[in-house]
Amino acid sequence: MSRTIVAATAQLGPIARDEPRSSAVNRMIALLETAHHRGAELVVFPELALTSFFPRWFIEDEALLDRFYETDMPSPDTAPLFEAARRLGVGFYLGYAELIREAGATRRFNTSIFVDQSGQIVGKYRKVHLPGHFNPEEWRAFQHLEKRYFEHGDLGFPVFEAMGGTLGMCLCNDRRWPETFRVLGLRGAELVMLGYNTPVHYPQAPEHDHLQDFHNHLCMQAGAYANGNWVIATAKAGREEGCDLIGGSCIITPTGEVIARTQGLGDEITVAEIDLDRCRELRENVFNFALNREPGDYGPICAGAEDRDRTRASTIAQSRLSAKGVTD
Ligand code: CDT
Repeated sequence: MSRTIVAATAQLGPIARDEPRSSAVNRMIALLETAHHRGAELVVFPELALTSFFPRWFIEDEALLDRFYETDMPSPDTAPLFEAARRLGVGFYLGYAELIREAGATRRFNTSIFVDQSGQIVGKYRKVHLPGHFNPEEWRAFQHLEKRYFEHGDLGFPVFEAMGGTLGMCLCNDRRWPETFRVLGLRGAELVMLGYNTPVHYPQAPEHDHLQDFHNHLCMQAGAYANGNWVIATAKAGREEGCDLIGGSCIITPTGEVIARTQGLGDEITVAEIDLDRCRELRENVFNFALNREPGDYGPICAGAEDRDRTRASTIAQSRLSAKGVTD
């Protein structure tokens, strides 16, 4: 039986701060229909695809902040996307901000789901690598407050069976970490789907701004090749509320080649056939994990959690002090 899927990356252009969910959902339905007409059975949307990338703003009013999160999935706003996918028989990946109330506490995650061709949620992931900072830092041209607005994802890197294969997900900054792809690879992921919001300007090292597109593809091509899996990666792109976001949404083979790539910075589809059996070209040869990995020599990769916790606590304390210095 063929395990070839026609897949699409469904890039979104900017979403305005006050753009209603219904507008983002209608744009995604239009992309889903275009992808379907081009034969796609699987579509990947960006990270935080329902709203503007709100971690760029310091929002003190919790009620205002909560408006960027979903408490139900699907909700009355997002149900039309689920219905369109079911009607067209297309599975999709969607990134969104998730708010849950658990044991009297509010918990917030940067989340992605995979919805299968029958409209059922069959996979869920909560972002592990949260970039940016915890307190507002006025020296930046824009904020990146993911560490403030989201908890560390508590699901690890799960894989799930759908569309005839073993699929995995991650979100944006996760793609820069080889560990993300390796853990998914060890669990047998044949396709890794991810969405991203990546500013062109990197405030801590602006001399790297011209490398953003290069680094985007570099880490994903390496992740695909070193684990022998397909990657479908989708940007939210363009000038969003004054902040330029890279595009370059793409489909990458298990040999690390970009075989489809968006051309612009707006709403755009690009489609490719992905044969899941091609993963074997790598997994049965150079990256035959059982035969060729040397886990006995990789100890430090799994050590260091205590150091990290100490560093994180002191960085947050330090940034609280300097934030005070700025505002006092
Ligand atoms: N959304 C996200 O994770 N963006 C980061 C921006 C750079 S770190 C401040 C990324 O890794 O692309």
